[in-house]
Amino acid sequence: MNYFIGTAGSGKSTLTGLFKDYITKRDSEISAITLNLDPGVKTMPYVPDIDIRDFIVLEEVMTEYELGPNGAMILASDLMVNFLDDLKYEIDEYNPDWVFVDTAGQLELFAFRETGPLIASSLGFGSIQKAVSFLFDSNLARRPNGFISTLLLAASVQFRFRNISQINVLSKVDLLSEDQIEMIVNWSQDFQALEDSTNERESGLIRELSMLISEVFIQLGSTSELIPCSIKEEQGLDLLFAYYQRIFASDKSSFY
Ligand SMILES: Nc1nc2c(ncn2[C@@H]2O[C@H](COP(=O)(O)OP(=O)(O)OP(=O)(O)O)[C@@H](O)[C@H]2O)c(=O)[nH]1
Ligand SMILES: [Mg+2]
Repeated sequence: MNYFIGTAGSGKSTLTGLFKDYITKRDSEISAITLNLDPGVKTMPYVPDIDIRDFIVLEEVMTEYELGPNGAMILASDLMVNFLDDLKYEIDEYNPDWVFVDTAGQLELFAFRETGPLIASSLGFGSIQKAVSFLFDSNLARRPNGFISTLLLAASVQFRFRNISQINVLSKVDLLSEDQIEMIVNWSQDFQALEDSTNERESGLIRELSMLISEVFIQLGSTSELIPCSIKEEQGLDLLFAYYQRIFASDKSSFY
């Protein structure tokens, strides 16, 4: 069971749909399903097999509780926990090898309130293996300060879902040159390089703050390596799959 989490527009939904297709094309014996946990989404790049919108509709929450879109989205996310048994039932009906879970654009609703960790522990109980794939949007991560902000978010998500292995993915790498990709992946492994780039490319308060934060990461040791991925060019999917396999290696018969 894999949860795609990341900043708004980082490519979670596209990757969810594509990865299901990728995995089933790779091995027709493997069954995979998609689960949409974004109650507010209007249009999606794939048709989810299981959809929280069958149980909670944002517009109805707005009308019933007389809330604006943001307040309703917070409440709708919190209300998801009432439908855990229904979601579990639907997943069991499919009895899949893999479940790819798409989460809301406002990542704080899923990751920083109680909902996400509660859903992750309830839906993935017992021997069901779980992973979080955190998306670093190339649009943000191409500059040291954007990279550092995303790194902080990724670290907070890791902290919230601390019992679940996390893979960090650099999404939309078709927007970057080979050199840029190499440099950003290197930042995730060598925080001294990140500090050097910060020094070169940022100035004033942003530079100072970025340097302080990268110092903290230097002291903490390295985080996981970023996996470059592009949906447009179908790049990095093999590598991402290899990482999932490594995480789930202990029980190949039950990936979800
Ligand atoms: N260039 C490029 N664009 C991409 C890629 N993946 C997704 N996109 C585009 O990025 C935009 C957002 O993609 P989504 O998959 O909807 O992103 P999301 O994280 O689900 O968005 P929210 O749910 O709104 O937070 C769309 O216009 C996609 O076509 C990619 O690999 N390369
Ligand atoms: Mg989405």
